[in-house]
Amino acid sequence: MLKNLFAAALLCGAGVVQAATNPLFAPLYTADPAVLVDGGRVYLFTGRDEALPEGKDYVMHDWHVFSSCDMVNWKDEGVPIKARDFAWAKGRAWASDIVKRDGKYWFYSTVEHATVPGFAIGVAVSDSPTGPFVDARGSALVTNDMTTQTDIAWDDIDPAIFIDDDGQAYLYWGNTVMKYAKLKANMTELDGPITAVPVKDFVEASYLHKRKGVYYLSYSQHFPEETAYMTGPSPTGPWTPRGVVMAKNLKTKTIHQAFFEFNGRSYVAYHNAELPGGGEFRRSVAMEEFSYRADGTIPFIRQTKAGPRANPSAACKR
Ligand code: FUB
Repeated sequence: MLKNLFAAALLCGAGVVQAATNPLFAPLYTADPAVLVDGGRVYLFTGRDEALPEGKDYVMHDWHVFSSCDMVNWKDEGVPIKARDFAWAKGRAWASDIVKRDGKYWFYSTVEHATVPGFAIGVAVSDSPTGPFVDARGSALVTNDMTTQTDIAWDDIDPAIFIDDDGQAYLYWGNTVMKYAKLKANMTELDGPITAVPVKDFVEASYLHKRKGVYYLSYSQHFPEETAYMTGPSPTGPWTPRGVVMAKNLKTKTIHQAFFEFNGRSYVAYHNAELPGGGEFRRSVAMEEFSYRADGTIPFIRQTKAGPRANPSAACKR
């Protein structure tokens, strides 16, 4: 019932707030969650799956942003940027990530390059977490010809951006081979070499977060994918494998996680394909709350229909 109300609200246009349970955001199909917490509000960026039910590949033209003050009521904030807003891109709005620095919002995203064969990573900037975002370079930050570890055209996807407490920004990304590079403080240029990270069974969706001085590098492994992670004492390791924390999906082979803290509680966002009509290329973002164990490790997290309980943020500004 609540889900139907939410669907009706979204059909009526952006900006409507409605309560929802997992998976989120019907009637849209969404994928590849990225999260920013800002001003006491959580902003959830997703790709949008527009493939028809019989589709045989991803159809993804733009990203969507939703926000919430309590993890239950979500506001549709619309489309902050489209793949073709990068003038050098052919399209294909695959996975993204979002970070705030010095009052500006930086959006890193996978797109297909129009002239350099293969996928690439772009960076866009905005004064608002809900956009509009504009290309911050006028060219790709990473192109397929800058990495040589594999021959595939899709090994430079899934950017994950992390800024450490000392201000140093790191970009992790990759498919088949995980890679990272430091970023300059301007957030638009690599600062030093691209380094490959040897990770057994790695597929994609690397994601770096930090909690109580421990760095957590999570990712998708195997195909169909399950979510695994490693921990380390620095943003570049050395990494200790910690195992699987979410099992593979039944209706799509991808899962793409993002870990975050909001209003004192811990969450993971991911996607499955559990909305009616869902499938391999018609996925849906969902979320779970979890608690770290006393030793700081992440427990195995089960997907639920209920999703997170209400967590109203008194700091929520809008
Ligand atoms: O959504 C397109 C691709 O599928 C993403 O870039 C990967 O992480 C996987 O979810």
